[in-house]
Amino acid sequence: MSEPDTTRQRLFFALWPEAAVQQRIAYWAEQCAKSCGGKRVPDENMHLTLVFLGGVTPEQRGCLEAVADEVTVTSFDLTLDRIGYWSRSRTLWLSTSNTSPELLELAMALRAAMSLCGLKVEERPFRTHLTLRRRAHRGPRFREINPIVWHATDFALVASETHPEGARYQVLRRWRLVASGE
Ligand code: 2AM
Repeated sequence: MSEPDTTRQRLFFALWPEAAVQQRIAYWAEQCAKSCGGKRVPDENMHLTLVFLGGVTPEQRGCLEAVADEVTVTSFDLTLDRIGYWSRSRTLWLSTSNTSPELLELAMALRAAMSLCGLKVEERPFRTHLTLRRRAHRGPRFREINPIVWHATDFALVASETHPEGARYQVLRRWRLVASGE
């Protein structure tokens, strides 16, 4: 059996909200607890993945951070106003009916970093979502929620470790977005 590659970290770029916003998001994970089933994402893990990077070597991480240093996207408001369910992945999620150009620009810039840094590029299209519950068996009966307006002022590089009790995430570094009006 081959040894696990301990030099690689499982990383992703994400929008990582402050605790107060995480709690407002988590409210919706709880609202659908009985009817949707599955396992809720803990409050402190609530995030929006910009791009999943997979196993990354220290050299590749240095390269990814250098690309992130050059990102000049403006801060933006993200209005979470939709709740939904993907039956294939059995995921319950929150999303927005209006993905802002800044969010797309940010996700695309970080996705481009993958090929620049020698990683296999993510081919699936970017779909704005925050996972609320995994292995859910049904979606909610409603589609719209009282909007949560989240002012995104930075993005983060996050490490993911898989443990028997679930994923454990560690924010490694944050980059500020350019303040609007600067
Ligand atoms: P998900 O919430 O839609 O499952 C950390 O695991 C984050 O990266 C999660 O938000 C997860 O998205 C995403 N992720 C995990 N594994 C992935 C994979 N193999 N491909 C793409 N995204 C992945």
